[in-house]
Amino acid sequence: MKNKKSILGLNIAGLVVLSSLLMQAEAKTVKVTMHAVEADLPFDNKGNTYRAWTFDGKVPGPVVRVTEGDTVEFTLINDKESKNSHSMDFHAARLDVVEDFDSIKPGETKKYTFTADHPGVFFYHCGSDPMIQHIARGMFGVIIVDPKDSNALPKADREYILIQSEYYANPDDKKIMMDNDWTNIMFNGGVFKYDPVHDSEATRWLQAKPGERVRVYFANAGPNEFSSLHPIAGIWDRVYPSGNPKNVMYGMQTYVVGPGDAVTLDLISPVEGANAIVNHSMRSAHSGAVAVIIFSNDADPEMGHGENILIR
Ligand SMILES: [Cu+2]
Repeated sequence: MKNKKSILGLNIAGLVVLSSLLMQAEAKTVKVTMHAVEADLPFDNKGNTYRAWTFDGKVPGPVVRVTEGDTVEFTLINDKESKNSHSMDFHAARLDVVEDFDSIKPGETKKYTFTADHPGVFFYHCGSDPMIQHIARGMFGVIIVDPKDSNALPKADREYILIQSEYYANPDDKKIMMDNDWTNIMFNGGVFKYDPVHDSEATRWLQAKPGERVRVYFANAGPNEFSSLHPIAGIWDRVYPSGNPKNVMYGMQTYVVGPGDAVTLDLISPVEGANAIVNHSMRSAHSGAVAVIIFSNDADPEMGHGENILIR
């Protein structure tokens, strides 16, 4: 009987070990390829365009999502139609800035490999000279590194990505960028992109149901402005600087995100209605840095999942 008990004890211990192993995802190798493409893209809800410099022809660039411990095999191809050299700097990588983040000319290809050792949300951007212009024209995005322990963060019911950046009236004019003379602040490459309140031509906004945990991955591309990020009529339930589960703050009204930084913020509304996520630095909000999130029991189940974590 004693023997049987100890065998049972061992089995239970074994099951605990097994189940904790199952919660820790196997490290894998993820191949990521991006094309540096110069293209005319809209920057407002009217469809006015500017000559953007992009990763894969879109601003922000593609969402990269891996799990802590994964190896990322990255390839950058600078389109042969490009007029400029471009490069890639992943803030999730620990590499050699000279060798790995170096620029490549039109038609050239560059590869490097890194392991995503730290969980969180990290900015990526082109670092070619002048960097201020390559970022201002749209060469940025985020990489999400999910924690290998799937219980490290409370489960999110929906997820959204927001990236703040500046719009300069003449993207060829480096001086107005150095003077910080921007005309609008955008979220995800559009002025009032998710704000039908201030722009009747806006057709998109964020959606969730009351009581759902909405996880916002926010990055500030800048290149110059800080962001004092506040959900009007809401409170950030939790804030994780750089998205690392070990960095947690509770009940925050704003969180300041500098250029090149990123943060994970959780928002829960107890009621139906709307919050407006803004850069509370008012010149930024008044010129386009607003994302409305509507909390409704009829929220579209597709929103905040899969491809719809970054609403194009
Ligand atoms: Cu570039």
